[in-house]
Amino acid sequence: MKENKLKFNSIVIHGGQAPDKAYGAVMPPIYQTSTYAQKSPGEHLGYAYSRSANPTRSALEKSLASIENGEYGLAFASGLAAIDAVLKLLNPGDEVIATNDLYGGSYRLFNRIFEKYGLVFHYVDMQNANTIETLITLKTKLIWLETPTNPMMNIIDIAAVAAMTKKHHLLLAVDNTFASPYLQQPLNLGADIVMHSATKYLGGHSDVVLGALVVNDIDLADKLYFIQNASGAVSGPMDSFLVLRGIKTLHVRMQRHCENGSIIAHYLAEHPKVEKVYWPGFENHPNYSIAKKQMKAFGGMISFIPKGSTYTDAKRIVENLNVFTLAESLGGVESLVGHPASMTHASIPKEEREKVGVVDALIRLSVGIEDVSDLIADLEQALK
Ligand code: P1T
Repeated sequence: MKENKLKFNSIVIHGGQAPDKAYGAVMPPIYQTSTYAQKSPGEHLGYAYSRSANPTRSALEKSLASIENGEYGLAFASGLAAIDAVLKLLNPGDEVIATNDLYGGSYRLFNRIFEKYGLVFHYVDMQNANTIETLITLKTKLIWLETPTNPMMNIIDIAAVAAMTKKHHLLLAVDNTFASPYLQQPLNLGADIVMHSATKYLGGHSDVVLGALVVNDIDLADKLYFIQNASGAVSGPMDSFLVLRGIKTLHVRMQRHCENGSIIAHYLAEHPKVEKVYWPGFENHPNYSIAKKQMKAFGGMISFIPKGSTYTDAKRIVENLNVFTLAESLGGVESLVGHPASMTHASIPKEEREKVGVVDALIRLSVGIEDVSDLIADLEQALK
């Protein structure tokens, strides 16, 4: 199959995939094995031990690389395990500049685990790429960004940041979880590493926790592969299979997430009981022009603040939604609602999170692919 000739909607289905060699199975079998018979010491069929490599994981890793238009994919036990592997590229004393609005678990990993081992983190609003430059020192090694950011939906200009990291010889890693490669492909915009919580849109069905990295540079891939094998936080065969299956419908799911997201964002913006809506598809969103330039559409993630702007107002709404399930996570076929301050971002100190807008009244929606009229009706009754 000449994959490089295929369009994205075909790559999600065929990218890096070939019928299984043993019996021609169209989907890669779940190779639920820890080890592989060897004819003589070191003489095997390409697989020796499943931490180092497993055929189902390899199939997923090839798919991950192809959907991000990269060369090398690596699958991990979770999104955080993938981020953990990237940080292990660094040495004590090295500095990282990260988005000031990012997933609470990433912040916790940076501050509570890696700071202990001597890494230094700076958090900055990256909506203006120039603000990053003021923090660069000789010790800066990595720029970590999310776009759209979780949960404020700020958009960061990946190409502008990449131009700056190239100038200073820094690594640029982009957490592409919220957008998915359907909406943007950071490697094409100059990033060195793209990371996913594949638990979200790539898996797409809220039935698996998995993380991914994709890179183009072989030396970087080798270093990450060494860390993946040496630290051992690999994805299991069943989980790898589930994400591979999810990826095959990514394009059709994303199309509907975006359609429903747009309808709901506009509905909320017009609603008298809603104070403020955060969604990058509004023309008055501060980063609308960048979103339009770097994303194919604007996604199904929306945050909003109800009128009254208190925790009680937010609590009443999230408790009264029925079709939207109150739960952590996002990106599955079903609509979810979250309360970032007490759930996904609870590990960030209140003063820090409020500085970027994660106030107690903020509600986050992951708009699913249900019939949009049912979602609107659910929001309508809860807002009442
Ligand atoms: O949960 P895990 O697969 O380990 O991925 C962590 C992660 C990394 N990056 C982003 C942008 C994320 O949103 C997440 C996980 N986020 C949630 C669970 C959430 O509800 O926001």
